[in-house]
Amino acid sequence: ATPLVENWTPDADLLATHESPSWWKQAKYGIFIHWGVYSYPAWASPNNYAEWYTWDLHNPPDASNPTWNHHLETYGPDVVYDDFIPKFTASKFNASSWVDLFDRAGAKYFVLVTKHHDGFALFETGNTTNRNSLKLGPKRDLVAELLDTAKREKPDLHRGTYYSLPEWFNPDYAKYGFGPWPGGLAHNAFNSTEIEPYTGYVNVTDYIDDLQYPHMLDLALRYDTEIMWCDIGGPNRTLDFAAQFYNHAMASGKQVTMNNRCGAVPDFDTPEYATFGSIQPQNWESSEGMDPFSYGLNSATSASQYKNGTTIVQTLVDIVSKNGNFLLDIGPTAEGEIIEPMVTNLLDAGSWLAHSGDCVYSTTYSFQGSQDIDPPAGSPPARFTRTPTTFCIIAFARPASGTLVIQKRLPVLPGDEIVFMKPGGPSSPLEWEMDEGGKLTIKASESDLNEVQFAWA
Ligand code: FUL
Repeated sequence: ATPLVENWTPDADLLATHESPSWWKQAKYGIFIHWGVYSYPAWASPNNYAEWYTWDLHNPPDASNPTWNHHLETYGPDVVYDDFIPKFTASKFNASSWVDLFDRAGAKYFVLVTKHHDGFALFETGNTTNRNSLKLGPKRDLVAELLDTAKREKPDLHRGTYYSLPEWFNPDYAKYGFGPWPGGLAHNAFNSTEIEPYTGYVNVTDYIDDLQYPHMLDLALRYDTEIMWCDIGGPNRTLDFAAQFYNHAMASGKQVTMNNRCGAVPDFDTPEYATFGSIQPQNWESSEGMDPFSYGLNSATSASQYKNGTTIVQTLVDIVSKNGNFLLDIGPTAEGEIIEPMVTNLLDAGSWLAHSGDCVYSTTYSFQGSQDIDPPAGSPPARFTRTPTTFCIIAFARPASGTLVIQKRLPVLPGDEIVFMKPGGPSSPLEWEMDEGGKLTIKASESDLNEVQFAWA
């Protein structure tokens, strides 16, 4: 646990002692939201992120590039990325209905993208840039709307903010540019002599001191975020930031956390479209889109490819059984709607969590090593979690003939009670037996099992 610190200072050794708070460890399940100008074109070729639209459009600027072809066919050569800013209207965005959905989905926190690599901020950015949703596009403070509404209407739902440290095409980033983050204005993909506008740009002396650092402080101190979810790392003032973030949290009697992409002093790891195959003792959170390979909405994906109730529940349980959190991403439309198939899938998983969530929230991992047990013939694979008083077995298919066999010796003792988690409350005690080799056989009623889908706890 984090030691008692009376005053955080920008000292790397001290800040490294900070850890993710227990609320974050217990929450297990969050919703990630990639929403911005890229939600309007909402397109990517297979295995590309739709929120990378403007990057993909420019790389390379020729007919070998599917995004370049798509753009040319759909919008013609005269439309540049910033022409999409007015199309990002948020006209149907209703913060109350979003937080209500997250709550019914069983999520315990959310992380909103407040500025992606395209540099378009969804919050008030003072005199650092006018490239934001108050001056352009929606003309609204979308970060304030979502975070303030959550705080007011769902006080138990924790609030997080994603923030991209670099910006692809901000000329002031150019002097820090490295790798794929060159800074400097983009050339029109169809006319290499023409420079594209960077709408709302304000020239600042130093990108880090005058833009990135003030933005991060604003998200922490003014917007009161509880999770600073940085992206990309690179040049930063993260030590200064973290000291202020943690002191502010302490002064307001709450606990906050920061991921491992801020360039320093991480609280948790963030595997992306990947999870670990075995228990990881450090804090970690795996993120991926409901889309098979995009965080931003991608109209090239059909709804049948989305993660459904089964996939969401089983991915969550698998991650939790290995000591991780699951940050499931959705991409709303440019108008601010969460499309129906995404809503259905979220609510399906939420309906399972409503009766079996005690085997997920506030649990901890159980067995070291892979938990993908080699199921005995006829029994489904399962995962294990535990609380101080309860051991959970979560089967990933309905046990045939109502019988679940677990080969691995579990901590079950004579006289222990085993119940089945179902709507309306746990079943009455089940019949079970363990043989001398530790093989456990549990018998549940067919009618109880029929009441549940996605996973059987
Ligand atoms: C990555 C970004 O480049 C992706 O677009 C996405 O935001 C993901 C969560 O992080 O680094």
